[in-house]
Amino acid sequence: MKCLLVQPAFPIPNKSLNHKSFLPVGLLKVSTWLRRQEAEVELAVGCSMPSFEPDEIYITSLFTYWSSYVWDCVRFYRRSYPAAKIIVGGIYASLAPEHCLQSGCDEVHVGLHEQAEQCPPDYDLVETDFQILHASRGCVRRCAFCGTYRIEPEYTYKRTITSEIEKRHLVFYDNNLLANPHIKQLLTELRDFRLEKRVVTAECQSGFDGRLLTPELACLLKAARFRNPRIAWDGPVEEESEVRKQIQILTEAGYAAKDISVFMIFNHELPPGDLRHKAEACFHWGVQVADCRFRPLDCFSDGYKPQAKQQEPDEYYLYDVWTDEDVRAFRRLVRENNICLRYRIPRDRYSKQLEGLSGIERARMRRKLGLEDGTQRLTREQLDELNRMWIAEALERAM
Ligand code: B12
Ligand code: SF4
Repeated sequence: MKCLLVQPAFPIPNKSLNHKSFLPVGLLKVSTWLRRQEAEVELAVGCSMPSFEPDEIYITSLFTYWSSYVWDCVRFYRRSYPAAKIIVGGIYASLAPEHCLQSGCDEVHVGLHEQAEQCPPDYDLVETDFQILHASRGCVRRCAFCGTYRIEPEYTYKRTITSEIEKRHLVFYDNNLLANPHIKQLLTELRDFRLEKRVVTAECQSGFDGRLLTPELACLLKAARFRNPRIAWDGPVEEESEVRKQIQILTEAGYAAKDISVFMIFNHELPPGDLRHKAEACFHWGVQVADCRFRPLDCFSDGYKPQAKQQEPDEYYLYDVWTDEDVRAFRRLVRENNICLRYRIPRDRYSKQLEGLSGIERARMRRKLGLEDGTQRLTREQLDELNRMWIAEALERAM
């Protein structure tokens, strides 16, 4: 049996194909499952021809509003291999199976794949220096805007994960890592674990459930070498003191405020003024905001253009009390606040040229400016100098 695995050509930021946020980990598990049945397997990205004529084609899917990339692949492979069986699985397929079936595929797989779920991802198909893990599936909560309980209706968890570790950096895709009843044991074993005598580091792509965060868990997260912790503040402004407490728990455990992010859903029930208030509170505490624009789960496309100055209300999903202007103003506020925090510059010194500097370029600039210790704030002159250097370097690169 020859099986082609396909990751549609999603508009993945950062240009890096095996980005830690977009590795097709579901397909990699399906690959191991197929190989254990002696199938020959190849991985394709987007619409590209494999080296063999496939009998079966497994296409994965991600956000519902990226459905068109899945449809493009179904059409392309249907035309190229009319006799092959085409199966689509993953997140969009699970959230909207009927819509997905209209793409022309033969089968839609809903939810987790029981057998593949028991298999380790096949890292021979991708080149990465990190590994994706799930220490639990499902979630103990039911937030109104979330589709998790439809994709993974049952909350299941592992007691240990060390036997799965094969790389030195772990990226957890759990919905709610801290809800695992064995979380203390998991973190303790990670703290003590060595891979070829070396420690491993970790991060969690979803936020930690702040309501479950205790000083003990925060210290264990730090000891287990979890980087860049994220919590969520999706509720009203009245939760300000609770969120502040959660941030304090993290900083007291040793995390620098600027390395902490707060997920914030916007273009949703809370009005723009409340979101501004929440973002400013985070800036005041020195923590970054990860803004999450709401789109309903049955939204099958997203016409939002981040670079546009303005768009008509019917071009993308806008919640009742939000306008295009509100969306752009909020995103701008968050971006500018985050940049000022990352660069440690006062809010009134924000400059557009500061955007787009890579970590290495930034470090080089700071060294040139004599700011090696990284704690000083930039003066107006230093900022001007930094901007000049940045523009000169950008021009040099462009030539
Ligand atoms: C980790 C995560 C992220 C990560 C990584 C995403 C990723 N690559 O999966 C990051 C941080 C990037 C992310 C970002 C966002 N996310 Co997110 N994320 C998740 C989360 C928690 C887990 C995803 C996951 O496990 N992926 C790995 C999956 C695909 O692999 P797997 O489950 O092991 O695969 C199994 C099955 O799916 C199946 N399978 C998979 N493919 C195939 C193919 C075939 C053929 C077969 C047979 C089987 C099969 O078999 C596998 C083995 O069991 C989900 C919630 C959830 N539980 O799904 C939300 C979720 C996907 N995210 C969601 C959202 C909304 C977002 C954001 C838009 C938030 C925001 N507003 O900013 C952003 C999007 C940013 C952008 N660029 O647009 C929504 C999507 C809703 C929707 N409309 O589709 C979800 C469902 C959560 C929710 N709130 O409802 N997210
Ligand atoms: S806690 Fe997170 S994963 Fe769980 S239901 Fe709420 S938003 Fe979804």
